[in-house]
Amino acid sequence: MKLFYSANSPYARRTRIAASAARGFGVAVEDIDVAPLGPDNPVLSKLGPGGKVPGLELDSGAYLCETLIITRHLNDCAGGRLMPSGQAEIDKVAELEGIASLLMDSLFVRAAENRRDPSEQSPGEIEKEGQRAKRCYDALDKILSGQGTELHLGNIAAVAALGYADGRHPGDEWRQGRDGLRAWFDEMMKYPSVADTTPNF
Ligand SMILES: N[C@@H](CCC(=O)N[C@@H](CS)C(=O)NCC(=O)O)C(=O)O
Repeated sequence: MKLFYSANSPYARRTRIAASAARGFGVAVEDIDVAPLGPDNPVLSKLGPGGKVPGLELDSGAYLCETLIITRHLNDCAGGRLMPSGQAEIDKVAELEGIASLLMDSLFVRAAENRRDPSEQSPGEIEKEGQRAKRCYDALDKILSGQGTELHLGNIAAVAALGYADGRHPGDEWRQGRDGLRAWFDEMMKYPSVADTTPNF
């Protein structure tokens, strides 16, 4: 399989960390950097209509887009070992993964809004997404404080979303008043696949 990514994409980061974990279970997946992104990207434009990273080309020739679909596929290839065992545990990790996905989407939308010319920005949208991010940080703090740092899809999604917040929204100061989440994040950063994929904005 081939995983197409760009180094600063927080979505691609999730799939790269998951791919690295899957390789540990014998899954063959090659990472391919296709930056710079854009409608005329010579690799992505041939693979599918979306033109976004991440993308995963399967040995069958099928081309998967969307982070959640790609990470689920990598988990299948790894025999389910990117998720815990036991339905109750799986459900908890899926709940975490959903919240972290929402957070990443929210941060992404707000970053795009911030990049617009001030005359085109929507202060209401920026405020709404800022509040959503705050609720998600609080939820992650509650869920992850004192928890383990296994490399499962929920933890991977959460560390990538928080890392993206560091890069694009340092003013959120998500660590402030959330010591448990900070300690959890610092532990996660000890994985080479997490540290080595930190975006460099
Ligand atoms: N919903 C997609 C979002 C992926 C996405 O927005 N990727 C961005 C990079 S972070 C991208 O490829 N942008 C290129 C473009 O918009 O042309 C997913 O979950 O994978």
